[in-house]
Amino acid sequence: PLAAPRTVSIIGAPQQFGQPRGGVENAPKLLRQAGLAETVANLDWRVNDEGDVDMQTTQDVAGPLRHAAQIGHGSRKLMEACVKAHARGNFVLTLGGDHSVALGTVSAALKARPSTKVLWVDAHADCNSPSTSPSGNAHGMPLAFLLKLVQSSELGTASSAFAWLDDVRLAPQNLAFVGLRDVDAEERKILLRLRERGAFVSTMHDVDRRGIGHVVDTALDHLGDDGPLHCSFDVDSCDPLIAPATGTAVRGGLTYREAHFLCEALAATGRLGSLDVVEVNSALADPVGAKATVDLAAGLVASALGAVIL
Ligand code: 5AB
Ligand code: MN
Ligand code: MN
Ligand code: MN
Repeated sequence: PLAAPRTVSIIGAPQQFGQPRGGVENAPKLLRQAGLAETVANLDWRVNDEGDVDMQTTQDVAGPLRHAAQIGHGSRKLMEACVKAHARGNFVLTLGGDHSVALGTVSAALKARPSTKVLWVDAHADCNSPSTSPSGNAHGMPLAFLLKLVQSSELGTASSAFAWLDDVRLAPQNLAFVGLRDVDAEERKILLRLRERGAFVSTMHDVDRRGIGHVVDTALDHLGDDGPLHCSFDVDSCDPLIAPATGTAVRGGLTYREAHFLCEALAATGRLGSLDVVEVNSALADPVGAKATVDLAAGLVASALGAVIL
């Protein structure tokens, strides 16, 4: 296993262009205000808050991927910030923003440590290409880019904004899904192909049948016992009863303990090197629900960083 990194780099990624609902860009600020840095510092980590990456840079170009240039250029900046933090040997904690931020975070983890394995915790599969996406929203596409399922012809004039991704490739056998329950018809076909090519694909049905312990153990077994782990945690993996403040809520998600168990199990591997927490949007719930969602996200980070491992 990796020597456990002792410093956490916190990187804010207030990206909102990957989806249409305002508010998701405020999550890094709200998570900081909830005391995330203090919580982590109390767990025997040094904390290096790197501030926010500026996601508001370029002009839009029209095409099947909405805000393609913003997404491409913003993600590259986030990738560079994450690569720097990895290079210092730090644990890289990225606070989204919408889930398009995984373009930057996962590519950085792969560039820094090519043997990285990815655990995708989400109600959704996020593997649409611009041509299969029912919405054109980039937060439903990051895995398609990372798995090299997107043709540059699908991006038209925006393809140059994604050229920096050319040398990034996530192999399907290095990817595991947990929490799936809302998959588009085209995505279902993509998932079945990914499974044939070696991805671990599980749904909430598997959590119901086998329990979270079995699902997480099987996912981690599948990813093998070498290389660092990156977890991309979409809060909509959790049930809307505990995480109502998110843009694409789907009933029937992970319970409070199932979500924490997953994060604790990651901590227990000693191999978690980077974590994204994405899709918290406090504008989409009442104040009580918004606070519950922010506090849940902060608590899950603490669990992933070893709060409950004795
Ligand atoms: B999220 C949908 N599949 O592509 C699409 O929240 C939803 O990052 C994507 O998981 C949800 O627009 C993206 C219908
Ligand atoms: Mn997602
Ligand atoms: Mn989702
Ligand atoms: Mn969402």
